[in-house]
Amino acid sequence: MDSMEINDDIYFENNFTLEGLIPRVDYQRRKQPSRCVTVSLGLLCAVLLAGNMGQFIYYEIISRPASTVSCNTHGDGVQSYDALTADRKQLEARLSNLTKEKDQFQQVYRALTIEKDEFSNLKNKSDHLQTSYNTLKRESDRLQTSFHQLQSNYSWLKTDKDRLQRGYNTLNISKNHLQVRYNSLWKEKEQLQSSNNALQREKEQLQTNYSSLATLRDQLEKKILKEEGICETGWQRFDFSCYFVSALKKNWTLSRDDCIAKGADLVVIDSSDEQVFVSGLLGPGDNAWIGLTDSQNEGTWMWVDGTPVTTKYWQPLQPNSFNGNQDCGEMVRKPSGQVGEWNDDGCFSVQLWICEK
Ligand SMILES: [Ca+2]
Ligand SMILES: [Ca+2]
Ligand SMILES: [Ca+2]
Repeated sequence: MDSMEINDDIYFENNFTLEGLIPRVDYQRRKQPSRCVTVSLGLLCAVLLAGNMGQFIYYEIISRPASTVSCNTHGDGVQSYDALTADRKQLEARLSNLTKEKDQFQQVYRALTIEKDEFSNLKNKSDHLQTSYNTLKRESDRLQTSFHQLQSNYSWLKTDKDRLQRGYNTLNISKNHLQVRYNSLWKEKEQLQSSNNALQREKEQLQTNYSSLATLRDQLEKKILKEEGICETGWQRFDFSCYFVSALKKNWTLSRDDCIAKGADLVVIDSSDEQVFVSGLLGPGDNAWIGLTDSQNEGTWMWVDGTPVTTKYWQPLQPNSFNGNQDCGEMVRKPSGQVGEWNDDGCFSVQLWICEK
């Protein structure tokens, strides 16, 4: 049994009656001496009261008729009166004693009633305390469990913290090594950058030299070819140039792109002999794009190689920029087969073209 529990094994099974003054006590157990004494006193009082009441009944019912018979038998009225008087006084004295005893029993009864009430109050308080104790015990157990859990978590966290600390220290050492390595690599990178810049400048210089040499080579090759009078298949030679007449028809821009792809450009005519030659590349009445345009500045005609137009072979009343939308030049051979002339046409027109290189 827990130290906080109270022994409440003795139950009073109610009630005390004024007539009998006999409490009905149920002794289920006798573990509490004070309760046993109280119940014993109550029983003793009840026994004494019953004895006194029996004595009173004996004297009042049994003894009185005998005295009366005796009086009538002997005929001595004075003696009977005295005897009756004495009996009466004796009975009054006994009645007085019985009354006193009854009062004493009532006092005992009230004391027992008060004690019973106190016991009930104590029992209620005990039950309440027991309930509180059980609640506190459960709370204590819960807190104890929580404490163990927290203690376990703390241990786990501490272990993890130590592990992380070791990892941090290792990483910090690695970081320092990497920082040193980074600084070294940074210096090396700056040196390489400096070397790269120098090499880049040297490369650009070599590129420039190469371009100059390539240009010079191309010029020499072109000069050699011209001097040798050799043109590729499909090209026709005139003076120091080779000429190509397309079989397809395209607009001015695409026509020029084709010439450039062939290592040439639209033809640039800068002499009357060349004008005659180029015109002769076309059939009577044919026309073809040449390297003339005023798309950069309306009215200012330029050759595709950037040179201004000095020798002009425009048709009469041309260039007229018809409808304000003619910015590209074409060679138009006369239907009679005579030397052709130039006309400005819409660059979007689709027709033959002549390349020169
Ligand atoms: Ca030319
Ligand atoms: Ca124009
Ligand atoms: Ca025109």
